[in-house]
Amino acid sequence: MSRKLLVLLAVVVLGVLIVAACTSAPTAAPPAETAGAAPATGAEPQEAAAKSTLDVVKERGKLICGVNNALPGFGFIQPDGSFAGFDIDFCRALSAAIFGDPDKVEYRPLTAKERFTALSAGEIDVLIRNTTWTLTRDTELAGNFVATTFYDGQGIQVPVDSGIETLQDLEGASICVQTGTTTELNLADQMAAAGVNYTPIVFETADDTTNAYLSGRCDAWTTDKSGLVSRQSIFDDPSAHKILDVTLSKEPLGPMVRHGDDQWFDIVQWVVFATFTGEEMGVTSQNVDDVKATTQDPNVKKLLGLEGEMGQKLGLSDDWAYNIIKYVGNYEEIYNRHLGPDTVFNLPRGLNKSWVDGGLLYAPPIR
Ligand SMILES: N[C@@H](CCC(=O)N[C@@H](CS)C(=O)NCC(=O)O)C(=O)O
Repeated sequence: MSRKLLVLLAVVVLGVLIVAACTSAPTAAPPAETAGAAPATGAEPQEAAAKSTLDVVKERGKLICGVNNALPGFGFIQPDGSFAGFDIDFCRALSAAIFGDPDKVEYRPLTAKERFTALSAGEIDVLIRNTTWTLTRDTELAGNFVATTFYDGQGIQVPVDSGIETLQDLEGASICVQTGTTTELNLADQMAAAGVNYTPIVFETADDTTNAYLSGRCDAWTTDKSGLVSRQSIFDDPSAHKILDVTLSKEPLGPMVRHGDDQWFDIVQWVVFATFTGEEMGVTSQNVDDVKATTQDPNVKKLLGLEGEMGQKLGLSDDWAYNIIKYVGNYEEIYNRHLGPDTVFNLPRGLNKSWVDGGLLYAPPIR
């Protein structure tokens, strides 16, 4: 081949490469967890664009909280039709901070797939539904995570009599998993990394996922460990199932708000921080009135609205945190009420301890 021809060939190959590089991005499929979500821009609801979320909520007279209705301990419908759970209590805490009443909340149950669209379309004011903070969700989904309320990790559940103990034992297995979750993506990553071949069987709801597992369609099912424990509690025979001793991911769960309203972000964030701070300072729903009447501690005074006008800085009344603790409780009370030793879950606090007890819960100062 002549030198001239070689140069010509090189130019053509380079040209093809450049065209391919420029056109490849738009053809890539969106990750499953973002499917169905509204785009990051242009999705702000008219109402929220014109008014602050706080004003919209106050005028409406109630908060609309996007929640789970299928996860005992976190977000679940009680026999009397009311919602209860760890996540639900953060909706109630927000309501208490805004209205001085924890029950000014409309709960909007959402599946994993629906939740981000509901938030970006303005159907809910806040999403508090065992939702994992990830970079993609924080950016592409036009939302912001305010804090982690529950540090979790993904696990795998199998029948006790299956003989499965490790990831390697799942070679050739079928695994039930819910779509629209981090779970689906982590499973693919971790199984590939471990070199284990498996077949994912994907469903839209927790009920469909666990029913398929219980009917034997899958050898295992996977979600956040909190979700495994939660759903196991409503199986006919919980003791016939076990969680493998592996953790596939980090799942920091917490409330998410829409981009574009910093005041609302601050409010939801400091509501969570007030529950951490209440525990750190030993202020509970039981002793809050006594503490308020007698405390000489300037930090406690700021928390309870006795000095510093902290609530007003958030656009709330100064008894915002008092109301959270009085009507809902501090973090420890919320945790124990739904997940602690007196519940069927009896989940050890683990990473979800206050930093003063060696955990990861650490609120910036209220000052
Ligand atoms: N934390 C993970 C998983 C959240 C999730 O949706 N988990 C399922 C598995 S139990 C669930 O809550 N399903 C309830 C439903 O959609 O009915 C995420 O944010 O993607």
